[in-house]
Amino acid sequence: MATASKAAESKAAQVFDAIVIGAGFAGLYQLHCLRDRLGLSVKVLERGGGLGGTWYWNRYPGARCDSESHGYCFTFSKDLYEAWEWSERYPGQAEILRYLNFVADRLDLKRDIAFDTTVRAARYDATTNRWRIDTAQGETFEATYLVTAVGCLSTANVPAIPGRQTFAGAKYHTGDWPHGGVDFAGKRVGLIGTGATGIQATPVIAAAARHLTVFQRTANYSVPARNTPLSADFKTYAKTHHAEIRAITQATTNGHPFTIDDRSVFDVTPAEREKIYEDAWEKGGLQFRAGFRDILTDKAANDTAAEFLKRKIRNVVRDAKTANVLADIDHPYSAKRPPIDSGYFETFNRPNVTLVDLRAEPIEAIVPSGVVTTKGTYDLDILVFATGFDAMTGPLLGLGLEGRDGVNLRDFWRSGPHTYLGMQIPGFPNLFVVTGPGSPSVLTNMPVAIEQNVEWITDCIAHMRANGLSRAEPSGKAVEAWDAEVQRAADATLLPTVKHSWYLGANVPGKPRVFMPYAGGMNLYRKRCDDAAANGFEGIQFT
Ligand code: N01
Repeated sequence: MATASKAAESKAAQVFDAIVIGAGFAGLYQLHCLRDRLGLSVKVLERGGGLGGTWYWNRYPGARCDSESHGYCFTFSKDLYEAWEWSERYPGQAEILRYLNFVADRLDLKRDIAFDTTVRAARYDATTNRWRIDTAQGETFEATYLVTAVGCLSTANVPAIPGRQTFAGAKYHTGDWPHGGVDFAGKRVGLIGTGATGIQATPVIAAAARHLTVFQRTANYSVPARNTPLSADFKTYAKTHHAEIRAITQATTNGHPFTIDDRSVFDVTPAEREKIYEDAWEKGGLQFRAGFRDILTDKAANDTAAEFLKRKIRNVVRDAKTANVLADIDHPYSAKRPPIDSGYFETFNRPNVTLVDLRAEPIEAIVPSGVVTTKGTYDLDILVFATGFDAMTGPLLGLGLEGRDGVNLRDFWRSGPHTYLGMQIPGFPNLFVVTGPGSPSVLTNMPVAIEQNVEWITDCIAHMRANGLSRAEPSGKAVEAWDAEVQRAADATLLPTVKHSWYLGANVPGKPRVFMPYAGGMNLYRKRCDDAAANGFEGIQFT
């Protein structure tokens, strides 16, 4: 390790105005903005062998975006928006990768991306006012501005179950799926995890495998996605309504291309409410939340949606015992990220699928032949971990960031993240974070949050260059106020009431329990950022 770092230091650094880490949605747009709008020299460092970020790594069976395709794309350019045509209501992983490659080719981005390049350390040097970035491949870069575009869900969380390494079959995490795919034919497959990912993967694996055993620790709601090929009429609508679709995604709290009704659950009669839920169920997708304004803020309101969804599970699943385990949900609807599915609950009616209730029989160990619970052994050929991510802070802490005065980000965030608007960190000058903790990010339709963050960061750097300012770092006071605002916004919702939530870091042992994303709404957040920018990027100290 010491020899490798010596070698890196002795090698001449490649110097750029800006280094961007990550070539997903965020990194691609950040490159375009800094290079083509501000005229900076920029290099993107990407650990993957291709672009796409989340969509490069998450190739698991059934991987598909839960946002509707006409809203899950860049909207900053009308030409770009109109030049692409989605094929389905929800874009699948392969189609999103094709889309991102289309964007990169059209904007000529690939020439400035270094693939297979993993950032190992990034240190701020006060004497040169530059960031020095070392990669695992032995290269060194230097830049005035460092922008992390590493995503919120890119560090896999594989639980440390005793004996995990002894499993004799093949094992995979959904966030690091083999590019060649996995052949499930004739195999006994175990899947651990029933979050948004496990719920997408279950029906597809069940259809291909000899037998699928789903290990459920926490039961989850899910609404049918009702995915379908887009009609010619809808494609025409999307192509001719760019401005309207963009305006809706920017006006709503969650960045999706639908509006949320401004009525309370209790403004309607129980019969009317039932009809609203039933229609929303038939329509499918994340829009199920859009019928009322108070589902995520009022427990009694939430209970009405929760009861409706639990009833649906019991209606779909034929075996009463299995239905009870699936419907035994102990958190408010949508207080964890609400999954949507294509035949999830129906899958438990298949003869080749078994549900294991880990609340009744916790996992004790993984052994060469499979998974051992307190009640017995499940023999398996393949084990799939759909166990989520060290979300939001994990990808940033993995970069080895060291700021002013040798302060390490891991130490500074020991008790939880502190940021200004989720985009800047005190003690880390000229470091900009796209969709960091403290920004709405994962509570929204990501491309909308990404576009806003990237544009604000670009404007901030433009402001610095126009005014001869060399260093940007948020004031302690601004960060303290924003931390409090993030907490206040979360406390106004049911979100922090869920004990086992990755929003709180509760899925990773030892991680501080702090609510990480900003829950005040994308529209309010945008206004807050715009106001700060209009006041000379208030909250940031420039030198
Ligand atoms: O991960 P999760 P995910 N033993 O953390 C279980 C996004 N996403 O990959 O709840 C047994 O939600 C864990 O159980 P519990 C989306 O933002 C987006 O599914 O902790 N079980 C849970 O069931 C989503 O929220 C799309 O009790 C264990 C599961 O593993 C985020 O990714 C599509 C365990 C993890 O669920 C993460 O979703 C899919 C253990 N030791 C996902 N450890 C899009 O649409 C964990 N679990 C873009």
